[in-house]
Amino acid sequence: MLERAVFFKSTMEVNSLPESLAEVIISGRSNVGKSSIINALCLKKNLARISKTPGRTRSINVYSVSMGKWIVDLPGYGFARVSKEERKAWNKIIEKYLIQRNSRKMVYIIVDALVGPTELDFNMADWLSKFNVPFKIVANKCDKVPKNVTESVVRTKTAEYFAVADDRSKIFAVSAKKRDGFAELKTDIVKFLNS
Ligand SMILES: Nc1nc2c(ncn2[C@@H]2O[C@H](COP(=O)(O)OP(=O)(O)OP(=O)(O)O)[C@@H](O)[C@H]2O)c(=O)[nH]1
Ligand SMILES: [Mg+2]
Repeated sequence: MLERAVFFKSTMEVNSLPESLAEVIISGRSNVGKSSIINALCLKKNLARISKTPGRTRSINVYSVSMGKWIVDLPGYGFARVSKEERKAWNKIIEKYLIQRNSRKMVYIIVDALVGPTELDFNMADWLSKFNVPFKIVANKCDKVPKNVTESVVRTKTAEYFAVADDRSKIFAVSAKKRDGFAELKTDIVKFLNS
């Protein structure tokens, strides 16, 4: 299903987005691989723009899997090399989006498997909880983790950090680069898009 995704819209204006049936949201710090994950999910090379320079995705990018069913790439948070005002403006867009969109089914917070979650990710998780927005966590860049640190270790540690259950349905471990570990995440996303 996800391989049918096409680019739909790029905007910084939440109100300019039409109604949808179901949306899943990819969120996380700048440079953790959000856009790469979207490409890996949809089996595309260049659907979402990827960059070595953090802060590449500066607007809300919407990909349509089928009529009204969206995967949404949000700008990364915590990017240091922009002005305070610009960072504030991004955070406002992210917040506004997450609060306003009634059809959002799930937020996936992407973290770097090697670095682990940061204070910014905990803030995000707390904020989402406060507004009753459901979220799950995806540890990306598992290819950078030493071989002896298995996927299940990455998952357990990530779950511990976020103080959530170490549950395969809540924590995912992937490598967008190697396109590894996506089966469960894909199934999860499709389930929400069809719900
Ligand atoms: N080693 C490794 N590198 C990855 C992986 N996924 C993404 N990258 C690299 O990480 C960098 C950032 O990737 P993006 O997909 O642009 O990250 P992003 O989170 O969309 O970044 P912003 O749009 O700036 O917030 C690029 O150099 C990618 O090639 C992965 O699984 N493993
Ligand atoms: Mg991006």
